[in-house]
Amino acid sequence: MNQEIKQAPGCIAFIGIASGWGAQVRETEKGPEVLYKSGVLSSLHIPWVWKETLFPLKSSQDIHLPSGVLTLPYIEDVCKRTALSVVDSLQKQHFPVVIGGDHTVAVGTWAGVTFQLKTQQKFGLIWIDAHMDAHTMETSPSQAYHGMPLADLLGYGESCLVNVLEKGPVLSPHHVCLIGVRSYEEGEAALLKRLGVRVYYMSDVQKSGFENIFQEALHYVKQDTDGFGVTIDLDAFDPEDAPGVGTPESQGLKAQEVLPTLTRLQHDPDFKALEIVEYNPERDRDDKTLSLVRDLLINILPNSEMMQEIDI
Ligand SMILES: [Mn+2]
Repeated sequence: MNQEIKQAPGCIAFIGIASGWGAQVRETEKGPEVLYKSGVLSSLHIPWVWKETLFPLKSSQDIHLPSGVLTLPYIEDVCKRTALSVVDSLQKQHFPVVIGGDHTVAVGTWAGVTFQLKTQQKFGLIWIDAHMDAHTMETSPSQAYHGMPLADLLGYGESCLVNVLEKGPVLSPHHVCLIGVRSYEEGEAALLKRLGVRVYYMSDVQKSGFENIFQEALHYVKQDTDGFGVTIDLDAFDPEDAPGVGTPESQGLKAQEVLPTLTRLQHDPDFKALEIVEYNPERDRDDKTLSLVRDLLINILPNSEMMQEIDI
């Protein structure tokens, strides 16, 4: 496939975000480059380009910083550049796929998407995660920013993370839902409850099955919105399927059940961007997590029929 076809409208633009500054364990900063260099993306039968890998001004190899406010300038900077890169991809009519790094990058990804599509607070988001990521500095025990991006996107948090490209909030609580939650603290749960954010806990998935829950979630985020996106924190999966993550939690989603269901995203014209975060290659075993990322991409992104359309 030549470069011209690769760059055609509709092609996938991967953007790697090599930052782990939002987490206590920072090895997720290695995720994007390991994925890119592994060659697993060559098994995608669609036009794609690795647009760029964004590195923070300093990596955790350069300086040691405790979690919290000292890491904020690095996070602010990398989120802003992520947002601008996503904007640029959408301007070229590419489909952005953001690869983390820790989950703080969501602040930049979805600010960029809603800015370019002019869909602030009219955009749906499915947030697949073991955690709620809805802390503020006041409620977070760890002070790690990757426990806060959903709150930031809803307008609660540091001003520089709430208002990345335009005055926030980026998302409305009525167009967001979480799936797979099983580890959270009281403060963040109270915020989401107060705002009326829909949460599908892991117990709901076990009771109704992922397929039914996802179907319902999809319907919810498409209602009264102008497009929707999906953010996948790999820790939503059971550590058996995804050992290589920043913050593993037992009793998670089963890849076998999730993957076939996600194919319904493939040709949905309202689906505007994808984010996959928290891949920690240092903790992976037998490349299980790397393979899961590949399988997620194969199942979610348009299949080879789409490539043939573009080739013609
Ligand atoms: Mn997360």
